[in-house]
Amino acid sequence: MADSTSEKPLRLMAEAFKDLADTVNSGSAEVELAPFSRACSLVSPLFVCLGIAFKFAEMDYVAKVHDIAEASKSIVTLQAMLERDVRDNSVKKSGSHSRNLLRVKRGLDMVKLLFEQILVTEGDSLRDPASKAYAQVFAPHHGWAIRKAVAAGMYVIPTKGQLLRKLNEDESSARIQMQNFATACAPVVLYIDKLFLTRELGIDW
Ligand code: 1PZ
Repeated sequence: MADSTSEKPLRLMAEAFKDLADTVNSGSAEVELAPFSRACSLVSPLFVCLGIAFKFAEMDYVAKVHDIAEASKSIVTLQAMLERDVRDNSVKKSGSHSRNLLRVKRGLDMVKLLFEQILVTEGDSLRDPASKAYAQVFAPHHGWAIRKAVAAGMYVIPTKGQLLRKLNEDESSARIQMQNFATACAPVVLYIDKLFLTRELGIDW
């Protein structure tokens, strides 16, 4: 039996990111890997709701979040994780914690943009909101084959009504949680960008 909170994935996401945003906005504490990876894992139910077309995205995202969760056993903060990869000269290496963090950050940014687009788009189709978010966040970093597969997947994503039903939300409750998530996610994404940019590692790779 699912408990009452696990039936509300959007609220859980929004609350977890609000906590991270509070840490970032306090300016006095560093973001720790454990709560960060826990918050990121709460995004996964969205993929299930989006259906089989996004199985590949889900597997990639879940594996990368899992890698960061594993790292939390020996490293406390995001900052320390990056510094370790800098020291080992492995920031951009395939499968490195830092590289995975940059990919997960894009996933969060994608969800944020998707929600923002849903909030300003009329009608029941998610194709435009999802396409716009993907075009902005991931398309510049994905090769032709993945871009084509995603474009094809856009034709089989559920409608907004179907998505909200699976997420156990109605239109007005979903709007609140999507807005809350987008608001909380913004400073977290900026914080991660800054971790890379202040070390001159770039974020466009
Ligand atoms: C209605 C919403 C539609 C959502 C569309 C989401 C499209 C994302 C499709 C991504 C396919 C990912 C395939 C794997 C790509 C990997 O090559 C790269 C690079 O990984 P590396 O070489 O460093 O191991 N991985 C990524 O770019 C991360 C992909 C994460 C996808 C998260 C998407 C989150 C969107 C959720 C939307 C609800």
